[in-house]
This record gives sequence, C-alpha cells and structure tokens, in this order.
Amino acid sequence: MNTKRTALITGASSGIGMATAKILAKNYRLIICGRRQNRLDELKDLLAKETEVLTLNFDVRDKSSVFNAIENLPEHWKSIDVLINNAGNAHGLATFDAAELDDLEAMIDINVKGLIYVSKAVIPLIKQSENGHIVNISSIAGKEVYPNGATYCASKAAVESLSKGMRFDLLPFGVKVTNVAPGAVETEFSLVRFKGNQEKSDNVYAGFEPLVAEDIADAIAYALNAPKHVQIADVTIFPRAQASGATIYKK
Ligand code: 8X3
Repeated sequence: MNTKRTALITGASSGIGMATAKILAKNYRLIICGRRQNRLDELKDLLAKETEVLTLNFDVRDKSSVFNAIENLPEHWKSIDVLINNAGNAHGLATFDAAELDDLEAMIDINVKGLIYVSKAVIPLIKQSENGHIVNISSIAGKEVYPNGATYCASKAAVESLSKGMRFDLLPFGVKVTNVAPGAVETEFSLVRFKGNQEKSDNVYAGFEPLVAEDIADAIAYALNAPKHVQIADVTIFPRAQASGATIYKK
C-alpha cells in the first residue's frame, strides 16, 4: 500500500517542471517525464533520498509514445493522483505573416495537442483517486494577446479553455483543475523561443527582477495543499514589474 500520493509531471527536465518536482518530492511519489533522459536521471538521483521516482522518456507530441508510456506503467505506479501538465514552449517571436509555419505547428503540437494526449492517457487513473487534481500550466499569453505572439497566445488560450472544460467534465469525479498563468519567468523558455540566442534571451529578463521557476512551483504546491473542499481554479502570477503580457517596467 502506497502511503504517499503520486504526481506525474511533464517537462520535468528543466524550469518550472523541475522546480515543481523538487518541491513535491517531500509529499509525493513522482513520475517525472521529459525528452532528455540524462536530465531526468540526474533529477531522479537528486530526489532519490526524499521519495520514490520513476522517469518516463517521451515527447508529448508523439501520441503513441505518450499512450504507450502510461499504459505500460509498472503495476506499482498505476495509481496517479496529480497530473501537472507543464510541458510547453514558444518557438519564435515574429509577426504572424513572417513566422515560420514549422514553429507555429510546433507550438500547437506541444502546448495543445501534447497536453490533450497526456491528459487523455492519465485521466482514467486520476478518476480513480480520492484526491484527483490536474494543474495546467498556461501563461498570461493565454489571457491576453501580444504583438508577435499570435500562435503562442492562441495555444495558451486553448490551455485556458481546456482547464475550464476539464473542470466542468471532471466534476462528477471530484477532480480539481487548477490553471496557472505565469508572466515573465526566467527559465530556458526564452532561450528556446529565440532558438538558442543567449543575448536575446538575456535581454527579455534585463532591467527588472523576473520570476524564477520556484515561484511558480510554490503556487502549484499551494493549490495542491489547499483543503479538500477548496479548488484553486486560476492563478495569475507576475513579477512585481509586470502589469500585462506586454507591459514590463524596466529600469
Ligand atoms: C510565458 C510568458 O509573457 O512570455 O508564457 O508569454 S510570456
């Protein structure tokens, strides 16, 4: 009999996913998922003294890998209480007409379709839990559109709708759904958005104090730790210097 609840985290090999794994390790067994097995192994080694950890190596875009991984979970791991849909990223920051179609497709494939695949695979297990909870990592970009971000914003607006829709549909099963919408968080996010251009990435976070991944992990832990009758539906988190997706006060 497992005494700890089990949380599955996508995109756990860096940023918000990794910070969330670290903060949840105290109270949860963890299934950490990502594309970079070496990073997952390092995180597993780091957390091994605190909790039991299983790594799953898949790309959320790859539908059959996602379903295979979940369907073939070891028996001992077939009870999942919490799903953190964190995997997601931005590719490029360009006007819609100039943006590369491959970049736009990647954002829809990862942020929207990937989240749907993982959720469809994991929800049958979550429904069995007495404490089912899904946390979807959206973005301020899901609530507001900013220039050069049409498709990224559209992908995160889809996450917002999926959070609301899942909340309706999972009511009969007592599954809580929390939507977390961060503003500027300094992670690998901008480095990926700018395809490895460190200078452009650094510039996004220059002149103000951005959020760090742990700030978002703290909010996730807060939502998960709320009393059983309390459902934190939506959390928007900005750095102190931010007031909208496109408004950051830089010194
Ligand atoms: C990340 C935040 O403002 O760059 O989703 O879209 S933002």
